[in-house]
Amino acid sequence: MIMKRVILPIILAMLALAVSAQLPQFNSDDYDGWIYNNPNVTLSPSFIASGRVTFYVNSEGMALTLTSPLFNCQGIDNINADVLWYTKYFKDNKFVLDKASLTLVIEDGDGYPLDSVTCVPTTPGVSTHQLSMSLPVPPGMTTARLRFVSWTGDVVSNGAIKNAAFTSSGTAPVTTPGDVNGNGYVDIADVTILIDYLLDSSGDILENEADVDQDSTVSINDVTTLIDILLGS
Ligand SMILES: [Ca+2]
Ligand SMILES: [Ca+2]
Repeated sequence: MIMKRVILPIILAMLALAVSAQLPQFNSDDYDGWIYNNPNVTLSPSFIASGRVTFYVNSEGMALTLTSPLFNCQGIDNINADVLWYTKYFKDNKFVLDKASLTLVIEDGDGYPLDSVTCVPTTPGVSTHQLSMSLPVPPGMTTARLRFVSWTGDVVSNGAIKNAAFTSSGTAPVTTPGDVNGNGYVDIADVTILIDYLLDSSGDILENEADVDQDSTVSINDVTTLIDILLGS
């Protein structure tokens, strides 16, 4: 039993290292769950693709933004975004490049901004810009949202995201499947906590670790798998 306590977590940790973190791939063909806060406009991919989602701070001081769904960012160190950015009235050189800038913000689940990066188009006289941005994910952060805003934009230099592609880089999350209570090893206490949680949602569990069979849900099957692991079968 003691050997099992020592060796099992090591084996499980090695298995976990082989799992790579995935950032949801957002693009203009799939904006399900994104939030555009412009009143009276229903967000749809066609709105974005046809350049009708505008970004600026209006005369009431409200920033028009586009916000992504909440996603899992465990094990991600950086989020990289490549955006095709269309600036509607930017064909004339008289407009200031800064006013066509696009900012990408990373927020926590409560919408609190944690970091941001601003990209300014470099080519005057054109209306379509390929912008590349990279944002660090704060250490320890498990879920996040992305938000696009053009803080310095105004009604004559507003624009639209024509397409946004995201990649992530970083280490894979070092998780120990079955260590439901997160105390560093897998034992019968994890089984008990998992059963309690499934019976009445009581107690704190680590959901990634509780999903022992890695099917993206926490269910009675995870209890079975966990017991199998403990029995060495
Ligand atoms: Ca444990
Ligand atoms: Ca599961």
